[in-house]
Amino acid sequence: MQRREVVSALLAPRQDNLLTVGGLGSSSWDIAATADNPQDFCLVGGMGLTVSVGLGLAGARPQNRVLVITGDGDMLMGMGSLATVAQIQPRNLAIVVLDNEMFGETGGQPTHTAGVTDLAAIAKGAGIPTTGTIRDAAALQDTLPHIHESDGPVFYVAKVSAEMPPTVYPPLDGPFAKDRFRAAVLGDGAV
Ligand SMILES: Cc1ncc(C[n+]2csc(CCOP(=O)(O)OP(=O)(O)O)c2C)c(N)n1
Repeated sequence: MQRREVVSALLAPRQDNLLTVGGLGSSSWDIAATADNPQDFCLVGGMGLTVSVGLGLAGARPQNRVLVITGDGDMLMGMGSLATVAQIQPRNLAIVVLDNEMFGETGGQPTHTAGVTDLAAIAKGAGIPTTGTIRDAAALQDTLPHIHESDGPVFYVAKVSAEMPPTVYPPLDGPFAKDRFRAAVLGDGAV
C-alpha cells in the first residue's frame, strides 16, 4: 500500500472525538499531508515513545478515541510499551504501524521487519487482544471499523511501500504545537 493512502483512509472522514499521536518523521508528514488538525500531536523527532505518549493520552482522555500512527523503526525502539498497553488495556487506544521495513527518514536502512520480525505477533504476545497485519486496500477497509470503534487496545501493522512522498511539516515549534493541542482538547483556558 501507499503510506499516504493509508493515512488518508484513517483520517478522512474524521471523527470529531479522534486524537492522533504521530511518530517521528514520515508518519508525522503523512498526518500533516492529510490535514493540519489541532487534534493531532506529532512527535516529529522523538523516537521510541509514540505508543507511550498515546497510552498516557488515552488514560487522560477516556472520552476520546486515541489513534497512534507511527513507523516500524519507532515501534521497534519502543516495543516494551506494548506490554504496558496490554497490562492497562485502554479501551480507547488504537495503534497503527506504517511498516515500510526500513528507517525511511535516515536513508532507508532495513529494519528487523524486513527480516524475521513480526510486530503484530509481538503485540499479540505482549497481550494485546486485537492485532493484525494489513496488506491491501480491501483489508484496510475491513479493518477501519476496528481501528475506530472496537474496544481497544487494538494494534495493526499496515505494510506500505518504500516510497517517500514529499515532506509536509506539522507545526515544528514545540511549545506552539503543545499549546495548540492542549487548547483543542481542553479548551482555550488550558493554555
Ligand atoms: C532516539 C533517536 N535515534 C535515532 C533517531 C534518528 N532517526 C530519525 S528518523 C529515524 C528512522 C525512523 O524510522 P521509522 O520509524 O521506521 O519511520 P519511517 O521514516 O521509515 O516511516 C531515525 C533512526 C532519532 N530521531 N531519535
